[in-house]
Amino acid sequence: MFPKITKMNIVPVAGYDGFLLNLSGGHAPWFIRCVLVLEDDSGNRGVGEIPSSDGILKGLEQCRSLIEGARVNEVKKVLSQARHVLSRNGPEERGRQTFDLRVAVHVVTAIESALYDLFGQALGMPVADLLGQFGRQRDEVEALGYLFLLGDPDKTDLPYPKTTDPVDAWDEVRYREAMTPDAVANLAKAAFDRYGFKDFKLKGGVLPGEEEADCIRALHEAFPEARLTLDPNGAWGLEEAVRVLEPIKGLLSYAEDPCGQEGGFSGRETMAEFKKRTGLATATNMIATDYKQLKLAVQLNAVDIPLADCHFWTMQGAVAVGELCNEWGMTWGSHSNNHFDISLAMMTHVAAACPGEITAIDTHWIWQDGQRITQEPLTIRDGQLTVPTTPGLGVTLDEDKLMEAHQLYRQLDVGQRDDAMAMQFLIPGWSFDPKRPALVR
Ligand code: GKR
Ligand code: MG
Repeated sequence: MFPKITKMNIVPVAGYDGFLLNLSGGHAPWFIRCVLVLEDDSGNRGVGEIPSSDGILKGLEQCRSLIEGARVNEVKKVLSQARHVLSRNGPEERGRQTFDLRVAVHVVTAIESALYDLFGQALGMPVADLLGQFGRQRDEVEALGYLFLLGDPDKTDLPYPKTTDPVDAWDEVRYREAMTPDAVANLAKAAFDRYGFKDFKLKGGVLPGEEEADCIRALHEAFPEARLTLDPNGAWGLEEAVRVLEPIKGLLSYAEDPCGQEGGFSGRETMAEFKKRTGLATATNMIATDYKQLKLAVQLNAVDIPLADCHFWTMQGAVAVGELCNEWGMTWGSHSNNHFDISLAMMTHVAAACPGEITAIDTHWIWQDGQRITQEPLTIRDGQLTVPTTPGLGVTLDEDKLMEAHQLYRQLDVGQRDDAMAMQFLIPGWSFDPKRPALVR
């Protein structure tokens, strides 16, 4: 008999963050996440990490009675019951923010991760070996260096972290203003020195498009061999996207959400047109975020690289997208939001189980590195994460750190990500506009 789950603990947590700019505004000095901890009667613990919101915490609570008392091998039964319970809350939309505002799919992923962690421990198998049709496909997963333009924290009275004792160049630059092509290239150099990235992504949707194209030129000059991409989260109109990216298309390996919904056209239609006109490959975490959208995106030939983040596709769902990509001649990749080290492990296992050639996964980890809730977070070396070979997710919770992060969450009393708050210090009265870069007002 497999062990029984005796206890479910929902732990909202917070960590510190820099003034990272994007279409939604500027990151607050903190980010929030939700950790799910399941305990079984053999003494094992399974964990999952997802974004946090009041709706997500409520959704997890709705599933408690399905989970406590279940056996750790009943993963599929529990997950399909959870889907059923959550579907009664009604339909949900991703929304037009840079980040996904749904609830059910995140809740299901937290439960899935914690259950697979326990099931893997009971079987003596790593999660990557259990996922998808084929299990583990690789032992190393490539990650990209995810760069952001950075606001000046000294223009705010908010408690942004400061580096008091830098160990390297990355520590020196990651909490300071970075608004020019040179500053972006410096961020890349510092990140490369610590992590060895071969790919870089710049978050756009902040400055006028041409100025962001100049940042790509500076990155190319600093790293002529690197694969580069720019992601304005669909802020540009189709004409603008073509105008901005056509001159630098030889420097980009793909364009991420260069345009989106506009006039009477869906984001899938404008992206298809963009691809036709520029010949550039496209990636998205905005217009192919579930199976129906993916089907339409494929029919229209709008997307080459669906960024199937397990936090909004589920872990098995993200691997299923990887399997389809492999069959259909597309390339799988993963999106990310700010996250702790449990998510880093979840994304690594998922990427490990996707067959064929995949693209380097997104991770915000470099902005969080140094904060942790497990005893030994995975590390990025030579741009790569080593896939754990120990049973389950291969991470061990650090109770004290988890409680510290929970205390911070309680102290902050923040129920939802809010990127508009910090922007008030740069542009009083600033509000989100999905079709205008954050500093174009
Ligand atoms: O962290 O500011 C951010 C990003 O803009 C994030 O919200 C996006 O979801 O990383 C993301 C993306 O690739 O669109
Ligand atoms: Mg994106």
